[in-house]
Amino acid sequence: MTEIKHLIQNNLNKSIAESSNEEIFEALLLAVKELEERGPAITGDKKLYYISAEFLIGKLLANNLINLGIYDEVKDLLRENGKNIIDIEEIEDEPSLGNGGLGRLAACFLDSIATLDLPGDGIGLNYHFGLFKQVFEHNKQVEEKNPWITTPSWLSRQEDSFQVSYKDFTLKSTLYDIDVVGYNKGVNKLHLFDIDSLDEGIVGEGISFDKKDIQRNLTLFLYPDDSDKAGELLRIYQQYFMVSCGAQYILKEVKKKGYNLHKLHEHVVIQINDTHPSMVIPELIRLLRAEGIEPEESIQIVSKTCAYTNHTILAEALEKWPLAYLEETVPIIVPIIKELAAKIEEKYSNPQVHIIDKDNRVHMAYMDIHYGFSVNGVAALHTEILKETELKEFYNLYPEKFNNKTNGITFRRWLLHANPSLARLIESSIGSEFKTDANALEQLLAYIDNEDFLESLLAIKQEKKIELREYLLAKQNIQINETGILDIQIKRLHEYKRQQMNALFAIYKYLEIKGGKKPTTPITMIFGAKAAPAYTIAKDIIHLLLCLQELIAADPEVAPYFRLVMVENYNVTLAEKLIPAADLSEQISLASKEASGTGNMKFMLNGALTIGTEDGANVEIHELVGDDNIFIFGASSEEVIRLYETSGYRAVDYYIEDTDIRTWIDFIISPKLLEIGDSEMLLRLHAELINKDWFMTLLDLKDYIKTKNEAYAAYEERTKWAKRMVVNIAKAGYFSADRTIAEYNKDIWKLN
Ligand code: 26Y
Repeated sequence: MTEIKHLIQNNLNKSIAESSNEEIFEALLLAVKELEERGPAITGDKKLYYISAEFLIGKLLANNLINLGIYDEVKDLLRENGKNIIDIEEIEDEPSLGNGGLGRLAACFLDSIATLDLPGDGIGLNYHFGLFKQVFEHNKQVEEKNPWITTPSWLSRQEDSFQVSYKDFTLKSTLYDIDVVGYNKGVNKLHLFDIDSLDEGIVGEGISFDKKDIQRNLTLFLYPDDSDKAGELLRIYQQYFMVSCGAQYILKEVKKKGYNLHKLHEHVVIQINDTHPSMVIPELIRLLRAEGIEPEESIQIVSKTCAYTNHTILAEALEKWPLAYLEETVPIIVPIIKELAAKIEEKYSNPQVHIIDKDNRVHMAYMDIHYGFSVNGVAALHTEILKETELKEFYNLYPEKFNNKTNGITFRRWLLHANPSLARLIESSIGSEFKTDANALEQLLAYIDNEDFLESLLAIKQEKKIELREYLLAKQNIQINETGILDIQIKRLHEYKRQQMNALFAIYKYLEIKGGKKPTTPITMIFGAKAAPAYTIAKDIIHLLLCLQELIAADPEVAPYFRLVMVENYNVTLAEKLIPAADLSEQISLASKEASGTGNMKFMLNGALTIGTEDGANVEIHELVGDDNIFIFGASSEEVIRLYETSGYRAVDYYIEDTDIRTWIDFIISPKLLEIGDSEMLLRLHAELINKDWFMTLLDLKDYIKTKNEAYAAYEERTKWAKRMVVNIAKAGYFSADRTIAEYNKDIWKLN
């Protein structure tokens, strides 16, 4: 009997054939955990700690089996006993410890760090209800709690416990670890801090709870509604808890290994994932001083230890905490923050680089840049914009700190697991090298004129569409058509990502079909997105999409040719089903605003073609695949930046001057939609698009419609389209997170 079979059987008190899927899942989970405990811990003289408010790890069973190299063995074993591994995978609840790209990136990075055999742990929080669960009621988003912790669980409780001091009370931490196993390699850890005093019972209707009861609420939710002061203070309490526990944990490990604290930076590197963990800088300084290190030296040590990744140029997403809020919550680090700020003010007179501004707000990113040794953007264009525009003054001070690390994704999850049929086709064509060296995918270019290969590729796409249709019908009672083009936009709901522009396309297409112009190939548009609970316009956009879904489905003149559906509670699990089935990948952010995007890479890898602006990593995708294999449209980032600088964009001008645009926008408040929807929401969105439209939807709308029609037409030439798919898959190797992590290690972390 093989090891895994033995372990599974040990955890079951009957045969596999007689056990329920739930029992098998639990037995497998325990078996995998045991194998991981036995696996070699990754060690080294220097260790990375990746601190992040989000780790959107997705379901772990299949991923861990793949990385342990026993997925097929387990699948066969289950099949022999009349069980389907896919059904067992379904049992697992997805941990909703993230929101979108930033959290999913952290998860892909942990996978690649372990796979490259680098010693590196994640540090975060164990939110019991994660990000909210999205349900639709009356075509609106409603938020519910999203429990995911079950018994047994991937979490293993540890002994480590730390005290975290706030102004009026102290909290005692507990720690849960999740094993991170690399592809056929060793094991790192994800450390998730928590409190025993948490009280899940305080959550009332939806996701409401007493935001002031910190000792009971601290780790209930990721991004609790921060539309009021209590919500913002809670975010500070969470952030400080995360970094204080993290810093104490790091120092404990360093001391245990007998390293000299004066040489901390030779043994530790801390990657600060966006500004949410920025307070680790003053906290680590405080802790080093408590260890007897001189004030100035403690600052020097920390500055050589911490590195910062920026994920956005949107001002509203760059955290600036009022000093008064910090004094009210975490006064213990306020003197250090003031000291760090004063040193900068002494050195540089330019107020644009000061950490504390004239309104007494602490710019967390500025603290990271001054007191970290590396600042990186997440795609080439993004890093250039940081250097030339957003963080120009800082780049002038510290050009040597700035560097680019174009994001990547783990191919274990997004190819081997999400699309095993495609992985098999690739392997039967070019061998298995691509599994450990993603650049080997380029060898697929040799198959571009191979008819059998192209046919197989199209057949796999078709198979994935059928699987998706069955899944959505079973899980969400959603009907989609597996024939025709599948056009998908899945990402956080944000105006800059311009789901509203895609909605206007749907309105245009609906009216065109009503006018008698029927598409030759059926069109299915799929959306998936959560809106932040307090983001009114984002919720209005979801409402519009759901109303359009209802309108179109109910119209017999249109429904046979065109469908729009919005999946509920979009998450990693759904992404794994949607992406392999997609033909067209929507990456339509306003140029300059999407730092990178990573969904774009997942779609490309699975043979979808991108329709997109020259933004984020789309620029690099475009360069790699060439003009013929991508659909690019819209204003350039330079044009957009200039329009902001000169206040040169006025949505209302487009509305007045262009009758088409006026027709589509006014359709939002047409009798048909008002009959289905909530007039307050639709009227508000209508007014917003005409009077504000901060992210310039109307600027690019017509070019978008034209380009998308071209893409739809191109889809009809199946062989030509299949060749474009080949180029996209073949060129996706660059976007392996293994490449990204190798670059982080070479330029920033310098482990091994
Ligand atoms: C301020 C706070 C509430 C906040 C919460 C979540 C701020 C930001 C975020 C999440 C940001 C995020 O997901 N950013 C995305 O990071 C990806 C990984 O680098 C990028 O690919 C993507 O372009 C960027 O939007």
